[in-house]
Amino acid sequence: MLTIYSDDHHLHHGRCELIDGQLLPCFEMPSRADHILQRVKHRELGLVQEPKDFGREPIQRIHSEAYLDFFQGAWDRWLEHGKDGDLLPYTWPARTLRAVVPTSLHGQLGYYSFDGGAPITAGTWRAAYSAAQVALTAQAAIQNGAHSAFALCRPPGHHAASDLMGGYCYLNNAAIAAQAFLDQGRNKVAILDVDYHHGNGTQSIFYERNDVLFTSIHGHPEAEFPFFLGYADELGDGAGEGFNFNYPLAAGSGWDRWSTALEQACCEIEHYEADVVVVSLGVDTFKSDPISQFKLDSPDYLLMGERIARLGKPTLFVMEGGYAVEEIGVNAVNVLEGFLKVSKG
Ligand code: Q9C
Ligand code: ZN
Repeated sequence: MLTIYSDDHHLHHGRCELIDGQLLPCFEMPSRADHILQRVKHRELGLVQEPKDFGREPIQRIHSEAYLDFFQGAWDRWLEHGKDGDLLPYTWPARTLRAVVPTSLHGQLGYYSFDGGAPITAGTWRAAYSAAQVALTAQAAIQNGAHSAFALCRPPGHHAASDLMGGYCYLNNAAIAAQAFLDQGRNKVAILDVDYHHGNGTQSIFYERNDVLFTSIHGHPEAEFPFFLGYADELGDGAGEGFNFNYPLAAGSGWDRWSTALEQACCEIEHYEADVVVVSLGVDTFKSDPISQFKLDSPDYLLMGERIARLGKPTLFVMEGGYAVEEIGVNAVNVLEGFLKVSKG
């Protein structure tokens, strides 16, 4: 399987995040992608290539121009304020407030974000832009005939909505790739989001559309981030009604419960008759993930890949979360190796 990877992800390294009342070093750190790349090479998964540059246009198919302009320019505005620490929002247009676009940097930062988990640093735009190009380059490989490809994206993307950053995410790499498939002639894309957290950004982007089926298995939002989306009764709206499926699971869920949900999601994808599958590949479902509550073990990821392969569809894997850094490479690449075992056999 071809892997697309760019060293540019090192340009994004947030200092601290607020979690459980403590300022801790960001869990979403550069060594995550380094460990995955190392494992890809160690297991001889296949070629590793740099991304091509498709420009801002395919990103604008998903994200608003105003949001992209804000994100691209935010760091320089922060420097003009004479600051050089991470840029983090602290006020959001919640209920009773107005969702106007203020003129100030922090006002706009609150407008274009939904939590304080996505710091902007000097290199965040370039890293996120490159991650989107990584996804687009892997997408192009499948469009050109590959059966599968791995977009080793960092920072992750599935929490980012059309004009919102949050949850460590800025640009929705999986959504950008899904839209590129449609723009290049595919008719139906299925997204399978296996990250521990609900892919609220991806769901919101495609919620009223029937050309992208969104399925997600995640920690129940009653108890888990992002809290305000990802419930089982969210089935899509308008033309998108019946094209959104959430499988929220209780804390402590292991492979038994998780794989039952996977089976249901796969049934929906089969019924949809998707042309291509995009997997939002988070491995924060791992038993010793520091911020998550599921109990998957490393061999389970092989089984996950095998089941995905039995869908029999061209499949693009897009890296999302996973914070047990020492094991992230084994777990992520196990999904890909499980996939290859079936799709080659
Ligand atoms: N500082 C992904 O796995 N945790 N994102 C809340 C805020 C946010 C996870 C703590 C978890 C986001 C891509
Ligand atoms: Zn996650």
